[in-house]
Amino acid sequence: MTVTGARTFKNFIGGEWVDAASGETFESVSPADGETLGVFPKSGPEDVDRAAAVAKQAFEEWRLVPAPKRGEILFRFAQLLAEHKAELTDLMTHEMGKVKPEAGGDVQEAIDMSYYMAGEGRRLWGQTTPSELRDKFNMSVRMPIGVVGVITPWNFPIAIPSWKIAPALVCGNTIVFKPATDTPLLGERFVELLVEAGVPAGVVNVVHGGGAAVGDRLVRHPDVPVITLTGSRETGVQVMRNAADCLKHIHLELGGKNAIIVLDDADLDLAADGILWSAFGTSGQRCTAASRVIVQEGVYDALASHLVAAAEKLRLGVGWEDDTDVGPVINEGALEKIHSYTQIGIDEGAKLLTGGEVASGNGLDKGFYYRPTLFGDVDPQMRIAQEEIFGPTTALIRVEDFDEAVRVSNGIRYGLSSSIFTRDVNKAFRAMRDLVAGITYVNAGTIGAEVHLPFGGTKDTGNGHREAGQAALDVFTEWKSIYVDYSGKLQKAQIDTAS
Ligand code: UN1
Repeated sequence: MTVTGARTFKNFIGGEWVDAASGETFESVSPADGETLGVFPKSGPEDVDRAAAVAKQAFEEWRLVPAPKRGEILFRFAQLLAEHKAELTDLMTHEMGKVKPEAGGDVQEAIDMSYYMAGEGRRLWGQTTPSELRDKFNMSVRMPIGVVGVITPWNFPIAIPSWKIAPALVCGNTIVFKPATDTPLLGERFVELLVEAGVPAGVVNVVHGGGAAVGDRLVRHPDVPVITLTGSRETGVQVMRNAADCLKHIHLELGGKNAIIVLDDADLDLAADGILWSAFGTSGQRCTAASRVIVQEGVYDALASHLVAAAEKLRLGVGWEDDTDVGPVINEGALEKIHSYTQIGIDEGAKLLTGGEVASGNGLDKGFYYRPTLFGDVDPQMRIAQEEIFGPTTALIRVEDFDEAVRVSNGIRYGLSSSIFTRDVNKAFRAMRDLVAGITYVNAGTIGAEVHLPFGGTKDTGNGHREAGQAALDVFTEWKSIYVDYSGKLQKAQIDTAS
């Protein structure tokens, strides 16, 4: 363990480490064993204002740094993340709680994204097109926008900041970053490595603190034209509403209620592995997690008993131990919310097949652990099949055929990830066409998106934007169309002329 005990950390504004104006602090506490990992500034609107002013000023120089040079800094950042991967992985098992292989995967996503966006520095393609007129040249270029307010969640504390900050930087924007209050130390380390990679003072600023004081000010700040948020649907709605007066660019990546469909012809062992990984990986705390399993009736009983047996074998524990399968959930509030959904499911008449309780004993009382929970005989309209629980709980729903499975899968307000297990290629292609979601997996679970494809969802999962891949560039740039007339005379476009 390499963390620094209860060291006190600061905000990072204009290249300097500074306390919050109020002098107030909050602690980062491990969900695994209650250890205090650090003390952080509890910032307020004044701190956001300072950071936004510095970032606005830094933008004027940063936007002129050639994009390939900006990319080189990201390349160096990716290398530093790789060099520090073991340390960041270990820290993540403590601060966020996920198990070691998943924590390593989280860091790896950030490495991959940073290399990808480093390369983008030598592309950032626009278009060239012929003109309607003689001796005239037409092209379009991507322009940076300005200061980007980055509000990130705790569940991917290294990966998600990279999805937002790497593309925003390579496009030439500057940043005010508010890491989640549950994982400020990882946010801090992320920025320390960016600075070590060579990001100039003022280009990336960190303001620690809560959504109401820091996030809300960022969202309403007139000098922060772009907000990118990964969070809950409720927060997303609030952000859009509060940013409306400034007509901000808003990128939202919100909830999910993702389903895995298992048809009668599926490879059942493979499907079960995919379900366990997608439902209980990261203790179900991914917006891509499978919190519904839609099973055709011919294999329902066999799959349900297979899943129960396998879920009961999963070992709960601290993420840094090698034999742990499932780590803690993030905090006490999350534990209570998850447990309240167990009662809701029971009250609604669903059948609790396994789990449904807070785990204790063997040191687990020091953290927030919940037993992997499976409900059977779930009606698609029940709350446990409609609402995002964000914990290790999944609902088995029995259906007659493919058409009903797709209807049930689509019958929710969200549209992030989806999956089908089948050996029938025709059904697989119909599912790829008909599942109304930003992501569809065939013969794989609902998690594990790669950084070079668009990431995001339909319906209430967002507002139509995507992050990652080329799509991210659309969030962090504006198009400019440029017309160069080299005829030496006034040529009138959109005027009917004889020539
Ligand atoms: C999230 O939970 O917000 O596809 C993101 C996945 C991960 C990202 C999850 N690469 O599951």
